Amino acid sequence: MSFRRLAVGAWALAIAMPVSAHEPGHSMGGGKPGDPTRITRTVEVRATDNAFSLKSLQVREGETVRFVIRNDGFEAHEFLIGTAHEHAEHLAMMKAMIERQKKTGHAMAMDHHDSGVTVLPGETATFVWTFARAADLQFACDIPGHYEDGMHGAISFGGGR
Ligand SMILES: [Cu+2]
Repeated sequence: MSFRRLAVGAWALAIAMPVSAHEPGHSMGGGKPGDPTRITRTVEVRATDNAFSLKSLQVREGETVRFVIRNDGFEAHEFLIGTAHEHAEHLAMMKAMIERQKKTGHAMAMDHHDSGVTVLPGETATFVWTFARAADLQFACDIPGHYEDGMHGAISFGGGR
């Protein structure tokens, strides 16, 4: 049995937990959830197993972007915004969560975050983000194995305002 298969099983269990069991949301860098009335651009991203159609992204400081993430794969995927360091920490936490679950047999509360979405196979999810300048900002899927397979890209800041 592959690790990936186990990881996905754990993920499916985890997302079945009631909302009340969720851990508090992480705050990652690079901005904050955006005001839907201030959207200036829509970015569509297609997720497959395991890649994003979007390879990199350039934004302006303060820009509010609506992301539309469509999952055309057979596995759940995340699309999260954070610094490279935050993604590394988040990935380590998710791995620990899955290990714990394999040992105890109990489903863990889903990891919840404000800086992106989890998209189930065949579904589309949207979120709105207002960017603030941060070094080493990335969009990524932190499900174990996916980041390593290349599900991440750089977000750079350009243009004036
Ligand atoms: Cu993924």
